[in-house]
Amino acid sequence: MFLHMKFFILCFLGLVFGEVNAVRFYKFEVVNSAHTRLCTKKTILTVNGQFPGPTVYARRGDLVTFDIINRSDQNITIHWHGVKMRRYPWSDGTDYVTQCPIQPGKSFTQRMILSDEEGTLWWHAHSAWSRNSVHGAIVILPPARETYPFPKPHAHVPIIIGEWWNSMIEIVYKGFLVGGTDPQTSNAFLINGQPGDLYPCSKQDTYKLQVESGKRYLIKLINGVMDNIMFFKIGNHNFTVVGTDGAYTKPLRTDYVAISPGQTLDLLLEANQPPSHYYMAARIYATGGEFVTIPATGIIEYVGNYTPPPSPLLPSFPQVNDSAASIGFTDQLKSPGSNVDVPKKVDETFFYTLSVNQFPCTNPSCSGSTRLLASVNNVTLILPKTVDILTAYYRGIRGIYTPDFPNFPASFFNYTQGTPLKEESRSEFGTAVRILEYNTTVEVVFQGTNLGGGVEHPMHLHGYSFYVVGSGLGNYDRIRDPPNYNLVDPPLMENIAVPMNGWTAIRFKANNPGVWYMHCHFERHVSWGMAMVFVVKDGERPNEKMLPPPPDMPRCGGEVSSPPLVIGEPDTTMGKREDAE
Ligand SMILES: *[C@@H]1O[C@H](CO)[C@@H](O)[C@H](O)[C@H]1NC(C)=O
Ligand SMILES: *[C@@H]1O[C@H](CO)[C@@H](O)[C@H](O)[C@H]1NC(C)=O
Ligand SMILES: *[C@@H]1O[C@H](CO)[C@@H](O)[C@H](O)[C@H]1NC(C)=O
Ligand SMILES: *[C@@H]1O[C@H](CO)[C@@H](O)[C@H](O)[C@H]1NC(C)=O
Ligand SMILES: *[C@@H]1O[C@H](CO)[C@@H](O)[C@H](O)[C@H]1NC(C)=O
Ligand SMILES: *[C@@H]1O[C@H](CO)[C@@H](O)[C@H](O)[C@H]1NC(C)=O
Ligand SMILES: CC(=O)N[C@H]1CO[C@H](CO)[C@@H](O)[C@@H]1O
Ligand SMILES: [Cu+2]
Repeated sequence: MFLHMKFFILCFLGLVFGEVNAVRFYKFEVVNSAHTRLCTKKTILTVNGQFPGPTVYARRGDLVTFDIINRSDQNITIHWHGVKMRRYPWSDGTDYVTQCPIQPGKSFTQRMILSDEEGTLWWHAHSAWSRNSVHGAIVILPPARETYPFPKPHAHVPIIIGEWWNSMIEIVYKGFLVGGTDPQTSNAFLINGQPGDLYPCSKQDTYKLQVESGKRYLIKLINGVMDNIMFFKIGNHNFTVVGTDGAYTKPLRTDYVAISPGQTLDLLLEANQPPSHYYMAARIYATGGEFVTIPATGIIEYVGNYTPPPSPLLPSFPQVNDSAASIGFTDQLKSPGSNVDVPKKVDETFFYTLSVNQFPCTNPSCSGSTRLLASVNNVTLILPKTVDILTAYYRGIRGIYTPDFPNFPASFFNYTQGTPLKEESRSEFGTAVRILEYNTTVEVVFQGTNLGGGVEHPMHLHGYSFYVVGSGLGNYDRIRDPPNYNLVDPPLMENIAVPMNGWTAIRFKANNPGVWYMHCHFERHVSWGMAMVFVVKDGERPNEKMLPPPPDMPRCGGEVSSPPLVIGEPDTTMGKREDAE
């Protein structure tokens, strides 16, 4: 009976989703489980009790079904980071953008619809700050009869750079929401869940990768940390970058990488050094604030008979604040071919300023006299609470969002001027979306601002990959800069770090109907409202339209009859909103 049911579901999925290579099933139970790092034991939210969570294996074009069962005491959503989810935003897993959260005791069957993605992506929670421990790798292999555009690797090795707080992340998050400043810093960075030799109480559990001389390993590097770009190196070994964000790149020989939160990199490593033990290590890149500078380490152990050194040699890293090293790496990423299908003509050009804003704060819970929020084009996103934006759009529920997200900032100012403009740095609140006609070609220029002090912003778009056609320091100049765009071999990404007090231009074709979140992947910034939403309308043909929602979409509870959100209403979860009015 049960088998029949599964067979029926397979046929049904095959019909609805069209041609798929294979259908795979995973069961994800979201549970609290106890884990100890740095001699501190605490309960963390996990999938199936694992930290990091299970690796998902699939081939390009597969349909992967997940039974998500929430056996925890927290609301949860799971997002398939970098998967375009063609025509099916219902499983994108962004709370209050594409779904209501899966509440404790509830479950939701999500479908990860792979299309052209190949390489490395990852899945993570999108609700509150649960993604700190609720995450795992997605390894997407070529279809069975196809090969790699590089020598076949002997093994795939997911390496997730993560982060550990000795305090419960829920408490760190609550403190951050009311405090109005940067969150409490983490206590350690991690490689595959372990801090490594250089941290106290950690040596015996250090992650180890055994390699055989003469073989090739494909390292699937994922930055799962909350708020920082990271440098990554391997002792004594150079390697070749062959992919990023689920797409291949021109092979790039290097001895280090910089990787943004959310980003992935595929690194081809040849075990061609004298048999020994070597470190792989991840260290923070940061230009200000407090942070842990101790690298997280793992050990590459050659198999064979030899006497390893008492301790491997730590590779030398760029300076913690070496922006040139961070930008310099990212700028070298290119698409493998030339004349890629980057839109040459654009229908819509948007200019989006990215700012950290300051509001006065008199509330005693604030750490200072001001509190921080963040914005895109001076709009701080307030998510609805009674229904998600996708459902509101699909069912025509009014009053949930406004279709007036600005194409340009309301006023032009020297975005990157040296002295932060403290007096002028308030933003306004809104649940504004930008509606796009199907097939529109879009250019977005992100402009980092120095309001409240400049910092990088790793911007992430759901539902699409985009071409990164240009970037630079200072203010974008619409006369000077476009002629220098790379329209020949720009990298295809879904996550790009906009340089500190600089700009980045991306292009994509809006041919995936749905409701798609775009946000900074620094958790503190997205929690402060540095996010917006694109609504891409259906095209004309059946295969250009959104698929219908599944029957088990999580509900917020009585959403349709609940009162609509009034834009600008005080939002208690943001702490100090009242003071801002
Ligand atoms: C790695 O590359 C650097 C330059 O980028 C070079 O100086 C070094 O010798 C190379 N190391 C190995 C082991 O090939
Ligand atoms: C990086 O930090 C060092 C030491 O604090 C400082 O001397 C240097 O000027 C900084 N470099 C940059 C590029 O900010
Ligand atoms: C903007 O500010 C930067 C940094 O302070 C300065 O170098 C530049 O000249 C200013 N641009 C304009 C147009 O005032
Ligand atoms: C942003 O909006 C706030 C509130 O309306 C306003 O005070 C501020 O001047 C605006 N800032 C910019 C740069 O447009
Ligand atoms: C969208 O673009 C595709 C490919 O260029 C084209 O085949 C299709 O007709 C277009 N659809 C619409 C509604 O414009
Ligand atoms: C969990 O989600 C429900 C539905 O949106 C909401 O009513 C409730 O307040 C949420 N709980 C927490 C702790 O955020
Ligand atoms: C159905 C189910 O798994 N419910 C669980 C939800 O989470 C709470 C708190 O962890 C558990 O007590 C329930 O058993
Ligand atoms: Cu940011």
